[in-house]
Amino acid sequence: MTDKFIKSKAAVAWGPNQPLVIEEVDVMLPRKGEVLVKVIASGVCHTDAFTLSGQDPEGLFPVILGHEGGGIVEQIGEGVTSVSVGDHVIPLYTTECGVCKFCTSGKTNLCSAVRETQGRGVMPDGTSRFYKDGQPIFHYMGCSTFSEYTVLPEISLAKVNKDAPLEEVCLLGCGVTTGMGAVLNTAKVEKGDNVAIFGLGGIGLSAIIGAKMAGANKIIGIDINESKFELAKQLGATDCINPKDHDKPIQDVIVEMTDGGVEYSFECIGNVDVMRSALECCHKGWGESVIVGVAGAGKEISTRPFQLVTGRVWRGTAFGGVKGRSQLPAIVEQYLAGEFKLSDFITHTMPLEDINKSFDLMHSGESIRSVIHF
Ligand code: NAD
Ligand code: AHE
Ligand code: ZN
Repeated sequence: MTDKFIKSKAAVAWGPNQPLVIEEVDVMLPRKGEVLVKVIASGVCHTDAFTLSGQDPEGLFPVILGHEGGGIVEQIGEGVTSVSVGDHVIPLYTTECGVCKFCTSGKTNLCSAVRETQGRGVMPDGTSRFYKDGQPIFHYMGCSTFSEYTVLPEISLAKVNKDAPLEEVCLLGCGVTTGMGAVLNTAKVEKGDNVAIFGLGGIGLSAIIGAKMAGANKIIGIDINESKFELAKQLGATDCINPKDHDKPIQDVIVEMTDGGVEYSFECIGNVDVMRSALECCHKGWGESVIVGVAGAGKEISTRPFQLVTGRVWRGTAFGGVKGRSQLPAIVEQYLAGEFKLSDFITHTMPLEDINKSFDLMHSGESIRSVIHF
């Protein structure tokens, strides 16, 4: 059967470090096992900027970025059974097939079903659903939410409660789930633990929410942009510190503040030097540091191995360890029940046409999250 196409407005990244261009693209209707989603809203995450900067080893161009979306199922392909037209969905860059070695391991939320083709910017059959003048445009993180319409594999969609405003719960497609999950799922912070959170953007502030929920004792927020401190304190940070105010390494400052170091630290920036500080501010014998930030091509972490020999642990997390299809719907319910707020994060909203402003606001440190409304 010949493939059919619909027109969609999309922000196309034609090359690294170039402003996105609003284009009318052709979107191929879903093939077997695939779903066409009408995107209602999409947050802009630092990872979108990271890939646009050319620093992502997996970065491909031209591409339609965006991976923090909320949308409505517009059409389903052959064999799709778990979602129907009209369902509200959150696209998942960490898919959940439920049957691969990873999904059945009980040890990780990483799923291997489509990760290889996703990293090559194509659908599982090796082709794209986006075209401009007949030339393919790459998908991004399996989501491409900076397009009015996008196509995803069925296993890349979490079906969520229709009562939840997609303009807010889109943030659960990445940032907020990642930060809260890093604390609650990956680290499993407990009541009374001291915690240090490096970087108070969308991810770090969400980690503060998680730490507060866990009943942490000291919640220390660290950022070089002090305009982030007010919201951090409102969300539960007990102390906010700027490394620039200190003439010694920030890890030494934190170790002094916490009688030997924190139980858990979280690096939410993507800076390998800060990752070292985050490890070294952990308590001897048991402190654990979780890397959340994504570092550019060629960057490597280092510390004295003695830091690990003496009991500190270094680990990382993707999407906060959350299994998207089976666990994200319940997080949406927690939000609906008022257990945490999302509106605090949305400092700016704008139409797709203004999307380049969202990157400017992120780089100038003025925004927490910009949300694009379609
Ligand atoms: P953001 O730009 O909103 O926030 C980053 C914050 O770090 C800013 O407040 C900035 O002022 C601060 N900062 C920068 N350099 C600093 C330094 N040297 N010391 C202290 N603070 C510093 O970014 P975000 O959207 O919150 O994302 C944070 C990181 O997390 C990015 O690297 C992003 O790619 C990554 N990320 C990872 C996952 C995952 O699953 N692992 C998911 C989402 C985002
Ligand atoms: N492509 C990069 C790595 C990017 C990365 O680490 N992505 C995170 C999500 S960031 C969301 O804002 C992630 O989940 N990684 C796990 C995965 O399977 O991609 C590189 O270095 O090549
Ligand atoms: Zn993200």
